[in-house]
Amino acid sequence: MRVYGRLHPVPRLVCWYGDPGCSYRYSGLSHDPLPWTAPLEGLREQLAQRLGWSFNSLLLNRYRSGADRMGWHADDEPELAADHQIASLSLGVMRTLRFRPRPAAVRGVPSLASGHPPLALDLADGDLLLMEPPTQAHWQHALPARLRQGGERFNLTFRRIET
Ligand SMILES: O=C(O)CCC(=O)C(=O)O
Repeated sequence: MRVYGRLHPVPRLVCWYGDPGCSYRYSGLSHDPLPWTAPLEGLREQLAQRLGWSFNSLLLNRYRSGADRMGWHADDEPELAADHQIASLSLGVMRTLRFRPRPAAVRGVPSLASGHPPLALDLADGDLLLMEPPTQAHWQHALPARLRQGGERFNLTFRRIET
């Protein structure tokens, strides 16, 4: 992936699933969607029924050990529907997801979270985190490394791409 113009290996494994046409570009990488598998399609349908939101894509992250991680970012790429929920399902070992207010105004909108202390959520096996709009406009999140921790974790974020 590209960070400030330099190429780095992605510190986790990543897969992108979605309806045809739901391509996603972030960190300088372009992802064309893999077709839904039956279990993933089943999860998507359950979420749509329970939450009343319809998701057309899914980012699947695999953290092979505590060394795998995700840096600070917001899920605010132009192709993501900004007025749509993101549903994040955690499986495997517990890891801590951290939130902090966005450092600067985004698209002319000042961060409503400015001055708020950072937050930490311990996400355990089976936890479902819902990020409602406009979370991404005001907060960043990250999953830091936990070097002494072994064990794998999978995170599935169901999203809506504007097509
Ligand atoms: O693994 C997690 O819980 C966070 C994933 C994440 O930040 C993302 O997919 O944008």
